[in-house]
Amino acid sequence: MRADLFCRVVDNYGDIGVCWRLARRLAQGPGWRMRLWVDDLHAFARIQPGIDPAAARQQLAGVDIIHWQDEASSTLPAPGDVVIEAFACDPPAEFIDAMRALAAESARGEGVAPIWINLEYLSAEDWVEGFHTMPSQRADGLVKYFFFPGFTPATGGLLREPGLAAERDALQASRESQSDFLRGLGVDAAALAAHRRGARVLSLFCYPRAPTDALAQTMRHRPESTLILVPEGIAPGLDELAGDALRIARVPFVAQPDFDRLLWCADLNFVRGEDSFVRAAWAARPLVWQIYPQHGGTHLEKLDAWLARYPAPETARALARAWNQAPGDQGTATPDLPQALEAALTEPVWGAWQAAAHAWDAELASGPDLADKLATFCAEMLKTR
Ligand code: TRH
Repeated sequence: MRADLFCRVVDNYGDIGVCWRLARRLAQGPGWRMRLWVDDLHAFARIQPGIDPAAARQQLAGVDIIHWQDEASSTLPAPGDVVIEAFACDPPAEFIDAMRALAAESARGEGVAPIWINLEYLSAEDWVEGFHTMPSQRADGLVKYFFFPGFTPATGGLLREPGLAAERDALQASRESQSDFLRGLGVDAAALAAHRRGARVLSLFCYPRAPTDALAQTMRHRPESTLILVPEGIAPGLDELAGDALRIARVPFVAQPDFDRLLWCADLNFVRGEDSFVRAAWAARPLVWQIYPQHGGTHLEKLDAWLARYPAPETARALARAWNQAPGDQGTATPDLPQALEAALTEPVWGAWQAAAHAWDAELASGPDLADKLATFCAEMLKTR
C-alpha cells in the first residue's frame, strides 16, 4: 500500500508529532510505503534529530519526507493508494486534480481511485463514534472519509506500537536504568542523588497559562522531596522556585522514543495537547492533561468528556480541572490547585490513582491500535473499488 500523509503545522509540535508517529507506525507495522508531506520542517527537526529543515526531500525511519511548499508545482508525484490529510489540512489543489483524474480512470475501469482519509483530532466526546469512517461526498465526485481517533472500540482507537508495554515495564522496574537514562539527558548529580534517594518524580510539559508556580510552591512545602523534569523552554520561571524539597531538572527536547522514556521515569506526568497526552496514558502512571486552550471555553467541555472516561479518583479529576482553569475562565468554580494536588498525592487517593492508571493503560491496549484499524479500513475500501 502506498500512502501520502499531509501535515500542516498549525502551532506547537502536536500536528507533526501525531503525523510522524502515524507515518512510522504505518511503515513499520502494516508495511505501507509512506510519503510524509510537511510544510514546517523546523518544528519537525525540534522533535526528531536528523531531520534537515532545508531539505526538499529526505528519508528517515523508512519514511519518504517531502517539504510541502505551497508554490504550485506541476511535478508532484502521482497520488498513492491512500491519501491522508491530517486535521483537515487540504492537500495541494494539483494533487486533488490528480486524484480526480484517477477517479475518472477508475470509473472507466482503468485504474483505482485513491482512498481519501481525513484524520481528525482526538476527542473523548460521545458524538465521535457516530461520525467515525463516515463518507463525505464532494461536488467533484471525490469521497473523503473521516477517521476519528478515540478511546472506544467504535472509534479509530489510538496509536500504539507493539512491544511498548514490555519496554516500558523493563525501564520502570529498574531505578538504576532510569537514573542512567536521566543522566544521559544531562540531569545533574544533585538531582540524580535526589532521584536515587526516592524523590517523587514529576514531568512537566504544559502551555504558558498552566498554574506552574502554584505547582512548584505546593511541591516545595511537601514532606517528601520532589524532582520535576521540564523540557527546555517550558515554564521558564520555574527554576527560581526550587527549594530544599524541590529540585527542577531541565532536559532537552528529545526524539519521541526518548520522550516516552522520560514519561516512564516519572511518577506523575503533566502533559498537554494530543500526542504527549496519549503517550502519558501509555506510561501507565497518573497523568494530568492540559488540553489545548480554545476560545469560549469549548476545550473545557472536551476535558470533561475525557474526565468522564478516566477511571481515576474524583480528587484526581478535580486536580485536572484546576490545572486547566485560567484566571477569568467561565464554567465550574475553580478547584483550588494546591488543595487538589495535596489530596491527590496523599494515600489512599494516590495509590488508587496509580492502580487506575495501570488498569486504564491495559484496557486501552487490549484492542487494535489506530494504524491497524486504518490499514484494515483502507484494505476493505480498496476491495470495493
Ligand atoms: O505540542 P502540542 O501542544 O501540540 C498541539 C496538539 O497537537 C493539539 O492537538 C493541536 O491542536 C495543537 O498542537 C495545534 O502537544 P502534543 O500534541 O503533545 O505534541 C507534542 C509532540 O512533541 C508530541 O509528539 C511529543 C513531542 N515531543 C518530543 O518528541 N520530544 C520532546 O522532548 C517533547 C517535549 C515533545
